[in-house]
Amino acid sequence: MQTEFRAAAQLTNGLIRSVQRVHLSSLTPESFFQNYQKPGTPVVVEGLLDGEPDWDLNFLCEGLGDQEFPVRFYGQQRYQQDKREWTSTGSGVEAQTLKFTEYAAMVRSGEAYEKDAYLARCSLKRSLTLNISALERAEQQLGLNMPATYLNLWVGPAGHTSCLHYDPMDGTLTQMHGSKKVLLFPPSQIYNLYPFPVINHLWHGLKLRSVYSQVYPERPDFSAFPKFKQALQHCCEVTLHPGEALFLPAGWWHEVTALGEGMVSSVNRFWHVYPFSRAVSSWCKWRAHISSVFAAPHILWNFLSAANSGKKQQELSKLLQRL
Ligand SMILES: O=C(O)CCC(=O)C(=O)O
Repeated sequence: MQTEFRAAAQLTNGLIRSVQRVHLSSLTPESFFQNYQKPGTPVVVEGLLDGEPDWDLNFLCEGLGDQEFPVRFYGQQRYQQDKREWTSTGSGVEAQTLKFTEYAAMVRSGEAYEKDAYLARCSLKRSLTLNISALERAEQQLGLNMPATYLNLWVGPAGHTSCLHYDPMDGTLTQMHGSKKVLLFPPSQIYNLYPFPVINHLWHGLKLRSVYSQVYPERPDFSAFPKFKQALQHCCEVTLHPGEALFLPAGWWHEVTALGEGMVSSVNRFWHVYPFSRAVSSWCKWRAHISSVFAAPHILWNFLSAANSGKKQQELSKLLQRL
């Protein structure tokens, strides 16, 4: 698969670029702002977790124990399908609420891999037992001070792929255990990446979001998606190791794959886009907002159904997680 992707990139004279790397100690809020945040340029920041514990399964079980999280069941066959046949993606995929220890047992037994079960974007707000001070110190050193969310945990089996998509907010993705490969494309490539149409939100609500691409970047179907050849010329690839954070500006497309064997964990946070001029001039961001307006009747309906269901609390928290 990898070879096919590289061959395709070479065919289009695309050199798969890498992303700049800098050590946290050499950055100040001013230099981070001028070089990366203001222009909206991705960067890997190294050296965030020196001397910090490894967030492996044992460590997370001790910290999170029986706390419950929604786990998304993607299923292995999903990635064999033409994405145009999908009826759900990302947070729209069916989730089950599990205790962290139950999910950890699934990862250890290989069941999480077989079912491609992923604990994705779960807020750590209630997880006071996990020490996040090193992450917060790093955020301060980068001058990031307009959080749009709390820190979120991502845990999954090696091999899991979060499909190609963009976020309408800036993000920092910090690797805590194991490694992840990230493929990146700039916002300018939006229509060479064939996003799901915005109008889909009228029929599917937030289940099939327009921020996702219909292309599998590592095995593209050029007859269906010919303009993807142009996007390949702008592709960047990064491998994130523990203690490294990727700054992902709003609108940058990313596909994230957990590497190696066993389990992989990361923490991310979304940030309001700053400076505001970058937010206002981002078509990707506007497009995501328009999509939310189209999804509004579904969201309202889902809230009413959740509020009237027998498992009100659980259904409402699942819905909030999806939003
Ligand atoms: O780590 C992942 O699987 C996906 C992370 C992601 O999409 C993000 O940080 O925006």
